[in-house]
Amino acid sequence: MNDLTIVAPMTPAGVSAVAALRVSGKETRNVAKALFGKAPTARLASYGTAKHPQTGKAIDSLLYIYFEGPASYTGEDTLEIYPHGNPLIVRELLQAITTLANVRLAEPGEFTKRAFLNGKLDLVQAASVGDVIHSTSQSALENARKLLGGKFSKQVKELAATVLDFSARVELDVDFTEEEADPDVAGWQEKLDKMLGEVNRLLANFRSAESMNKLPLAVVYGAPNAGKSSLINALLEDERLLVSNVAGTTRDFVEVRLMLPRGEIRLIDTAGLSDVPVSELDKLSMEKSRKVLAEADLKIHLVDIDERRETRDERLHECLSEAGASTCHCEADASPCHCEAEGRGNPDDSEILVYSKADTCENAENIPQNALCISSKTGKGLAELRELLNEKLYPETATATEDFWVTSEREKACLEEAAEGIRRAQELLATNPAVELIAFEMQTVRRALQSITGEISSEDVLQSIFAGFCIGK
Ligand SMILES: Nc1nc2c(ncn2[C@@H]2O[C@H](COP(=O)(O)OP(=O)(O)OP(=O)(O)O)[C@@H](O)[C@H]2O)c(=O)[nH]1
Ligand SMILES: [Mg+2]
Repeated sequence: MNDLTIVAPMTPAGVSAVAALRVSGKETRNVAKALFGKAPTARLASYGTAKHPQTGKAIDSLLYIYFEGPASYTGEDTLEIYPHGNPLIVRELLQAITTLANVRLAEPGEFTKRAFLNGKLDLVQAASVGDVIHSTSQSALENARKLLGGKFSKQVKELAATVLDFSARVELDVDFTEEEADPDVAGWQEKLDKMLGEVNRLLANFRSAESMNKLPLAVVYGAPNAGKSSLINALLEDERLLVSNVAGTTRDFVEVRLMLPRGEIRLIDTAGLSDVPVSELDKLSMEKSRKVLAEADLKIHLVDIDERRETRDERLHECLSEAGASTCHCEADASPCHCEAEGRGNPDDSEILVYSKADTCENAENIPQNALCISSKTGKGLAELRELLNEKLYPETATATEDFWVTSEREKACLEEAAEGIRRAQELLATNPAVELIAFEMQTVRRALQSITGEISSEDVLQSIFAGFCIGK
């Protein structure tokens, strides 16, 4: 099966300027000859017309590049073809190529799996190719790049070499012991402590890929007609959501994705919240809004700037009831009021106050210092709002730039197995320093570390890693 040459599109199905296909395996050179009528030149972008090998029908005029193994992504002979980005052309090319003998469609992740099997990447790097593609935030992408660059693999390999060295020394010390002095038990303990410290440090750097790529959720809420749907449309630069001057236009909450400089977020538009629901439907809509608000990482409270005084009074009331005071000593018109100045008016850091329709109001009085004024009509304040969302939902992490996260559950399990083995060796050393037993434990530790980078691997493990990849990767 692995002897067969594989082909797959590298780009997703859909219309684009250019698409890309990849062929890899022993037949690659013949595939190029069959399509273009001549032998390809390695590492040279060539322009040619791809013709169906059986019918001779011209499929597309395009660029292609041939890489001679092992100097290729997979380590095998590889051909990359860049047709026009029409799915019909891509399909015709795939169909034409798979009519050739010993060529079949690739399975998900099969190109990267071959790269691993041919020693072009270790298992941590191969798995991180998927993370590089699927990262949804800048920090997850940075991390995946570090893993692909081999930072983690290097540390694991060094650790495995230390374990090997330790095992050799233990055995050597014992050989000497039979004739001469006591084994260096204290020295061994110290070395094991150090190894365990290293493994624990890597384990402490674990964050599941799922949690790293979980999109933060921001929910826009406020009174009916505050301009919530208009704000989301303005942020998306697209008239996606229904907008009207009828209060209660949005009934059900609507989720969209918004790309910010440090990553993507989920943004939800809710039905307007009012004190008293005017119908059963209104009540249901508000219940849904409140439910989704409870799940928000950040609540965006949108208030029509013309309604600000009234709303501010409401907020004062809220801040008082939360602070447990019975009377507010602030003048309702004082700006900012004492409650706000003390931070009681905005008790929750997971909420921001935004005034909408700033274009309708020249005089921005009574605006609390921590509030933003925006206009979906003119775009005023939207860049600041974007920046604030970016800061709040993707805060700059304080970790050193050299640090990385281990994100695979499999790698974490291997590290835990290694830590367990070291602990057992430590116990043996304290109670029964029989060299064979210690050596056995150290072998377990080494195997666990080698499984991380794939020096030891099974078909099942490879299957589970690469099955999660997309076709063509
Ligand atoms: N002048 C001006 N009008 C706006 C602005 N944003 C929204 N509007 C108007 O305000 C009205 C209500 O806008 P929506 O976006 O539907 O408000 P909403 O908060 O989603 O309303 P509900 O879904 O009913 O709760 C519409 O007539 C909008 O055109 C703005 O920035 N400036
Ligand atoms: Mg709406």
